[in-house]
Amino acid sequence: MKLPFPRVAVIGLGYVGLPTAATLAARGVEVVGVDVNPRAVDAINQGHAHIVEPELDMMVQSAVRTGRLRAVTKPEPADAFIIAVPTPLNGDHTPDIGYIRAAADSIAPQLAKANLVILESTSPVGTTERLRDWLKARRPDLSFPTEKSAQADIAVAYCPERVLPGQMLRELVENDRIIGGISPRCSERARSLYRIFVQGDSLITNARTAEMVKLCENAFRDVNIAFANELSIVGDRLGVDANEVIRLANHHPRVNILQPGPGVGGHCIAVDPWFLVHTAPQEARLIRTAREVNDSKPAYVIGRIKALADRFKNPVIACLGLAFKANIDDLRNSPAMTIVEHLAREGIGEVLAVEPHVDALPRELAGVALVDVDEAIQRADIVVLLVDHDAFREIDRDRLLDKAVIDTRGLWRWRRRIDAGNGSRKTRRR
Ligand code: SAJ
Repeated sequence: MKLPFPRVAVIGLGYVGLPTAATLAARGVEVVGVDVNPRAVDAINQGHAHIVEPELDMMVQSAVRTGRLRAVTKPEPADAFIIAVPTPLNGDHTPDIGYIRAAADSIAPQLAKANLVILESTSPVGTTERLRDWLKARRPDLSFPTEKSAQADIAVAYCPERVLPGQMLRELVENDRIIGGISPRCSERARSLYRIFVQGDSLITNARTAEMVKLCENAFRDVNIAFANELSIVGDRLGVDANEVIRLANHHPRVNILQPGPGVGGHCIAVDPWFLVHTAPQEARLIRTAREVNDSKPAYVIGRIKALADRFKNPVIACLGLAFKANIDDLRNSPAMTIVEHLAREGIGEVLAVEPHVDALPRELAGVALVDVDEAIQRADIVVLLVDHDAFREIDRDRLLDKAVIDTRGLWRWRRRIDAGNGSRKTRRR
């Protein structure tokens, strides 16, 4: 098969860029991966993924071995450029699109007629047009698209990534793709690139709509989780188990409430809704409130732990889970980390941490002991479940009977109800 884009440069080899680069290479494209971090570039050129994602290491190894993937620190000429750089939040919740600007500056000198430039980074509405303007300012010799232009030397489109960490390689291929060209022709060009590896549908729209679709998906999830988190707080107040309420309410054919937890972490859901709030501060009231509800949940959980700890003289507090969500090893932006760090800093009891997905604790948790789940439960007066890792699902509830327990995820109560639903006569108390 003749490839429409035989040579593709992927700018930013992080959680999105590297899987995309390896997937394209596996389809026969010559991929030049570009990253400013020389250590990441070296690791990739030696055939190793510098990030943890199931099967990624193997794919990178084979892409490098076949010569189809090569990492460099500066862009080289290509037929298409995919920008997948971070768009972090500033301290005041405003978006920082500086890495996109830097990417634009670095690829501009390499651009040639008929090139396609795609932005995949989650971005505030209007960023793709700004990207076009930055490129245009640096390359007055080339023509760039406008919404109505039929022809331009360079095509520019916004095509957001939507993959879930932990299942990226599968979702990259299977998920439907939103394609937002600056002009319809740009969309067509971008679609022909994604056809190389995407099996899902390619849904065409304009760049601004595609930018907002991405933001609204994560804001939708954030608002739904905030609703669940608020229910859990209301339930505590009323002495009702909110997890049971949610489980039963979700039997209604048109209700689908997500799960409460100790807060919302990660690099997307806790960040992206702010991009909408930033660009429409007066209008995005619910979205802002949801962020505030979720951001305040770790402090609420800390309050509950402190109230329990006050009942003991020198309580041993076992905290189960540090990652930002279940079954991954990523501790960054994790509400569980915030909670454990706070307990340790304030000297609230002796804190034991259990995180089966890591071998050592990060520096922030100096003074906290990393132990296995058996030791933690055996020694603890208070057991706090912070992450719903599969490894914690099987803990024998009888071992918790004489402990004070805070289950922020509702993991163990579910099991008890399932036991009862299966006709078991054992009713296990918390
Ligand atoms: N969480 C809850 N309750 C739930 C679900 C999640 O408290 O019912 C918490 C998790 O524990 C975690 C946080 O929310 O702390 C975020 O986890 P997540 O699994 O909801 O999402 P991410 O951040 O790993 O990935 C999301 C996904 N977006 C959506 O599902 C709409 C993914 O598809 C996106 O590609 C990704 O953001 C991204 O890169 O934007």
